[in-house]
Amino acid sequence: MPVTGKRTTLQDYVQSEWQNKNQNRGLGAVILAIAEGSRQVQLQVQQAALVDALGTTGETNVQGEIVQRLDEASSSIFVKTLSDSGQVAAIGCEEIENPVILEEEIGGEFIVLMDPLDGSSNIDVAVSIGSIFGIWQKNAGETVNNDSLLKKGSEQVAAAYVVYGSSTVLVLAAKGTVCGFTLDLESGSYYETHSNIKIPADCPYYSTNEGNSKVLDESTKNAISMLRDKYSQRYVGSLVADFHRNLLKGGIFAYPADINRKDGRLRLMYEANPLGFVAEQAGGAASTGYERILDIPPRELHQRTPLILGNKNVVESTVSVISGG
Ligand code: FDP
Repeated sequence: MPVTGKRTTLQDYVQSEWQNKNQNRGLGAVILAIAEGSRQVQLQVQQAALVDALGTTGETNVQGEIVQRLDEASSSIFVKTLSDSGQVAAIGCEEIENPVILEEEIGGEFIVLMDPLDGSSNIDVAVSIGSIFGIWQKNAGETVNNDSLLKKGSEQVAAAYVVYGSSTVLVLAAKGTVCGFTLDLESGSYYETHSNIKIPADCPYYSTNEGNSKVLDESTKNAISMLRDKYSQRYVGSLVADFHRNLLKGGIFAYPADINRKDGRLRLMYEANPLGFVAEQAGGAASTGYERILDIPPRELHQRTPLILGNKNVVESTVSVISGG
């Protein structure tokens, strides 16, 4: 079916936002590299069962988790498209232990941290999954090394994610704006379908793994119980898909610390920072339960964090119960 109406393509959007302006000029190329990578990943996700690409590689990643074959394929695809953009100095990836430093060969300006395929446990069962990206600009005159990737979330210049769901949607956030683009499978182009996204003030949903209730401390248990009393539960189990629904419909996602995982489960640099940035640009908030996610000075690339994310008022009231405030 042909695309209806006069819609802006991602290419045109990026061109008018960044390509012709000196500041962040190369950012457009980074975004288009993410878009091209996601187009290729989307094809692999769709075809996986037919081309024998499901299942595990038999290896565990740096997080100690089993690597899915599509995790590995997605990671290679995005490393290639980002490298080819000529604008990326370094890439940090959830699936790769050490950063890929490209600066010497390419001389790019941007640092990209990514979860190339989020929601691994949903890959083999045709449930929505996605890719997540945080984008930083290197400091003026900086020679990029491994430590250059350890920047605070508040320093991101942009963040993006893609959901491979009933349609493929790319959401892009830069200072003060969040827009969504839907992939047209026929042309392979993304078209703007959601402009100026703001998290609705109403919060119909909460998303959390209720199975973890038994390992929460008392105050966190109370916070989850408050959410349970007020809202309907929706939990896909792919952070990116849960977040996308909550961003468009209103809601809060909570993966708090528990008595076995004091540092939480999700990754600060690949998941919490980028989605925290998107949430804040859309009028929402992101917290560990004790502090703003984007203020955390990172200690290491693969660090974990508790995450309370979504509607600002509800994040604040949840945090106040967790922290006993
Ligand atoms: P997954 O391990 O399947 O990749 O990134 C981690 C993540 O999924 C998130 O996408 C998801 O929200 C969360 O873990 C699910 O964790 P639980 O299975 O513990 O609920």
